[in-house]
Amino acid sequence: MFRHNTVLHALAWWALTGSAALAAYPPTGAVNDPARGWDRLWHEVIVDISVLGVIFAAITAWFVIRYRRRDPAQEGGSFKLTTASAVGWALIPTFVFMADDFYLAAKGWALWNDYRSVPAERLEVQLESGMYSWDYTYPNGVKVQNELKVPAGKPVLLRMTSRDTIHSHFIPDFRVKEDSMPGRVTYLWFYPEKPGEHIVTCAEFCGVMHSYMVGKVIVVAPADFTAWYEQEAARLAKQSAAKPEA
Ligand SMILES: [Cu+2]
Repeated sequence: MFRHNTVLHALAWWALTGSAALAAYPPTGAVNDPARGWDRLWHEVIVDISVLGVIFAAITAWFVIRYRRRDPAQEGGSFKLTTASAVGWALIPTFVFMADDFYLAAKGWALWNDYRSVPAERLEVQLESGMYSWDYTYPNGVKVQNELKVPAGKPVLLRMTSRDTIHSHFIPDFRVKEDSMPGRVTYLWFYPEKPGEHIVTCAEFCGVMHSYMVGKVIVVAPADFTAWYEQEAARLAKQSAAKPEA
C-alpha cells in the first residue's frame, strides 16, 4: 500500500511540475529573450543530475557495503522480495528520473516555442554564408562582410541561406546557432541589449578553412547605428549613381 501511494505521488508530482513549467513561463517585458532561460535551464540540468547522481551513488554504496562478503567462505543466499517491493524498486527510481526528465523537457519545449516566435519589432538582415565568409545585407541594401553592426535594444532576425555548402551561424554570447544551407532559408534571432562585441563562428565543418570563418556582431548605441546606417546608404546610392547603366 505504501509503495502504491509512492508511485501515485511520483506520477502526480511529475504531472503537476511538468504543467507548472509550461504555465510559469509567460512572455514578460517587451522582448521575451530566451537566452537567459537557456542558461537557467542548463544550470537546472546540472543541479538535478548532480543531486540525483549523489543520491543514487549513495544508495549503491550503501548496498555494496551492507551486503559485502564478510568471510571468504561465505555463500550468498538469495533474498526473496515480495512482488510489491520488486515492482517498487524498479518503478520508483525510474519515476524519479522520468519525472525530472519530463519536467526539464517541458521547460525546454516552452523555451523553444518562445524562441520560434520572433518579436514583430525587429531589425531583419539577410545572410548569405559561403566558404569562408558571412555576408549580410540590411533592408536598405547596405552589405557588410563578417562584421554585423546592430543597434542595442532591438531584436535582430537573420534570414539565412548559403551559396555553397552547409554552415552554421553560431553566436555563443546570445545562445543562438542555426544552420544556413543552399536552397533553403532558415532563421535565427537574438536580442542585443547593450553595446559590445560578440564573436560569430561557424559551427558546421564546411571545408579546410572552416576554423577561419569567424565574424563579429558589433552592438552600438541606437543613435550611432542610425548615423552609420544612413551614411552607408548614402555611400551606396552615390556608388550606384556613378556606375554606368549596364
Ligand atoms: Cu562554414
